[in-house]
Amino acid sequence: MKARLIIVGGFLGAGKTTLLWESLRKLSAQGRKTGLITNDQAAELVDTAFLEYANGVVEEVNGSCFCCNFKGFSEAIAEIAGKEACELIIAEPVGSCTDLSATILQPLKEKFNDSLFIAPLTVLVDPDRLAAILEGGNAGLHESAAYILRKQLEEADIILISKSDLPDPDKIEILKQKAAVRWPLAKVFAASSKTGDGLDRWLEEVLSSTEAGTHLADVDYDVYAEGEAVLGWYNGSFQLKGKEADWGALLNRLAQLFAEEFEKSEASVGHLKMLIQNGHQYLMANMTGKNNEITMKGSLTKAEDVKLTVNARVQMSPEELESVINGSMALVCQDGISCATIASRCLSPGRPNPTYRYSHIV
Ligand SMILES: Nc1nc2c(ncn2[C@@H]2O[C@H](COP(=O)(O)OP(=O)(O)OP(=O)(O)O)[C@@H](O)[C@H]2O)c(=O)[nH]1
Ligand SMILES: [Mg+2]
Repeated sequence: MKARLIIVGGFLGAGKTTLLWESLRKLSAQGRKTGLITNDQAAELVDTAFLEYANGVVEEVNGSCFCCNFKGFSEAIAEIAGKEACELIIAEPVGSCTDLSATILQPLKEKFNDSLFIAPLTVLVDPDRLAAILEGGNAGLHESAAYILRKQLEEADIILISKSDLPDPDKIEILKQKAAVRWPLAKVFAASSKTGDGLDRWLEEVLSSTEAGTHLADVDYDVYAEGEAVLGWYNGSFQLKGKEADWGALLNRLAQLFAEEFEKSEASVGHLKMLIQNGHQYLMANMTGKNNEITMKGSLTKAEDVKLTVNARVQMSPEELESVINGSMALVCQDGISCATIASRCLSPGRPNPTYRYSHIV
């Protein structure tokens, strides 16, 4: 059986993982066996742990992005398509990655033509960030990070405006029209993973088309590298214990403490996510750049012992970020709550060094 690979890129916080979750839910309900691939610079990824609750097959490629670890990505595809016999694979690259058409789509088309249908490259974009970019702004990002966002849009086969439930419908229509004019090589759709609007239309397209990697973006790797390096990257996990602990309140307080610290340092937030797990139950908190607004989902009944995973991508040095996280953890882990670090990694991504970089369309 020839499996279909659907790659969903887009900047940090655009809504990729939520889209993967909803797509998996829809496709599983139709009886279509679907596997997911997540990706990060380091282990202890909230997205992977969260997506495992969707009861699908999830593979994680960590330590490097798909483009710099094409072998790891290929092995994950083989595992899902071969061993797990999935007919569909949806992969989420790191949100600060671009040049995927040259480094992923073209080599895939050349090397996996016999075993995979490659769907068009979808780039998800938050409507507010898209509006800012269309007006010539930087969407609250460092200039070089905004460059990455623009290059993602430039190389997309499909631009999918996410979170279409947030602005009013007229605004979404205008954004669609403006995006189609600005990036004429892409098909433009809009969808909401929250309400489900537009998801079927997008799925119909990626489940039928193989017009993948139809064009390349001209990416300056010096600017790209700077855009990635301005972000501090933190992945860590902790074992928390507390007899009468209210984990929802703890998560909320932790998120508030982080938000205060980031605001004090005027550090733009790419994404902050935290997941508290106890067996089959979870609580997740998300904060994206927009006003550092915090959203929570999931539920957790009384549990004495939980695992907390924290992922943050914030415009500050890794050392500062680690100190904010450790300081805030110390503040919430008082009054009968004990905390042991399981793992932690803080870094600033190195210069992208892709395994392949094609200068022609396959
Ligand atoms: N209102 C609304 N919020 C959404 C929608 N999709 C995602 N979100 C929220 O946007 C935030 C980021 O969502 P994610 O799915 O984690 O985004 P991502 O692109 O995977 O982020 P990274 O993995 O950090 O690059 C979360 O708070 C989501 O709940 C949507 O359709 N509507
Ligand atoms: Mg994600």
